[in-house]
Amino acid sequence: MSFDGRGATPDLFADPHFSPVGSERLGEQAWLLRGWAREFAAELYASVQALLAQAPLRQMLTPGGQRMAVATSSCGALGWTSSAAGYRYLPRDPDSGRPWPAMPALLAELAARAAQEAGFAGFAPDTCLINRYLPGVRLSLHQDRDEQDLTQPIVSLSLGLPAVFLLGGATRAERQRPVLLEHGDALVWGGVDRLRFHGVRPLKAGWHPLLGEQRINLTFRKAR
Ligand SMILES: [Mn+2]
Repeated sequence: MSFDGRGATPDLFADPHFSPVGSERLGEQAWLLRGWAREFAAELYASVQALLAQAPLRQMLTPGGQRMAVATSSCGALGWTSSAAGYRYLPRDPDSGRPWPAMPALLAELAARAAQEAGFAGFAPDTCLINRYLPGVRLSLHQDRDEQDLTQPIVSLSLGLPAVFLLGGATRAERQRPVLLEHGDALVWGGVDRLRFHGVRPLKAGWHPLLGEQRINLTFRKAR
């Protein structure tokens, strides 16, 4: 299938190749959908590169003044930002002053379909955070609580080098389960699992045929 990202919403399920390899339940309302976006990965990555040409990756400052190891950008009506002022969703890229690039239909559609598959019908993300991990980069344990409506799930799509996602519990102290996220995998969590602590282990060095020495993670949320 080819999808140019400019026209109508793609009809994913009309594509005979669209068949997730398998799904695994990680929690009451948390699912790993293996291979969910694999057939679309090249188109997704081309979309991401076009987005990053408009709103380049940057390493934001944490509220505590540290430079984040993960490089980020966003698309959609809102973009996630971190600065001395705290974590905020903003309608404009603070680096350029321009609105964040629109969310391509392919991205929104893949996220909505993944959410639906995991039991969250009607998910309409207004933001997609683009995270880039280079070898050695990790994401420390945290909760996602910058969004207004915590009944809405989180959908993550992985591209490039594999990473070990750590799915914790309701408290920081609870043991974390390691979950391998590979190129094309989708992870969806929401409902009773929405505020589970999570993080990412330091990325192992490697070379991915499409993305090279990096992992890109797309995280879709309804921020407002
Ligand atoms: Mn998070």
